[in-house]
Amino acid sequence: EQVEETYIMVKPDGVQRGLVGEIISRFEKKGFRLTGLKLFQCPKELAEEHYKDLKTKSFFPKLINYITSGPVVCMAWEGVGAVASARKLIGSTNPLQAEPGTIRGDLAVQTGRNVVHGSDSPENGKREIALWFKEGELCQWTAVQAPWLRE
Ligand code: YYY
Ligand code: MG
Repeated sequence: EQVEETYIMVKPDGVQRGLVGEIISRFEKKGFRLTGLKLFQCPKELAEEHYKDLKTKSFFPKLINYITSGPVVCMAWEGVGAVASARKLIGSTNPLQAEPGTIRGDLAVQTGRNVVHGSDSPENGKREIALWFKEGELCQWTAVQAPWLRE
């Protein structure tokens, strides 16, 4: 049981469709701790750096256009097992294959419009939070519910 940081982002379709509150709410209710939050218009260079592992994929240009097509909501969340747990809450990359009850399973239909991003490893969680947030934008705090979440 390792405390991990994960970078979660509501993509432009999630913002445009009015799903920001719904998506934040799922992570909040689970019991993770929010350490960073902002609405942000992502420059092309940042999108390319964020998705650099996918640079050779045929869908890469479309993906960069999509992510930069409107504001995103950037979030840093922290918690025990937060990376894998957030990926489960998000669901499969293809929303038609995502289980009901997951964010993509409930709220999206297409891979190219899958409303939310979540880091795929603790290392990438740290890398992506450092990429999307400046140091002064993050906030450490003690949640009053902490002793009611973990024994
Ligand atoms: O981590 P996750 O977002 O579930 O999937 P990735 O394999 O990291 O791909 C990132 C992003 O790229 C995905 O959320 C949508 C887009 N994408 C696509 O448009 N077409 C594909 N065949 C695969 C991924
Ligand atoms: Mg990924």
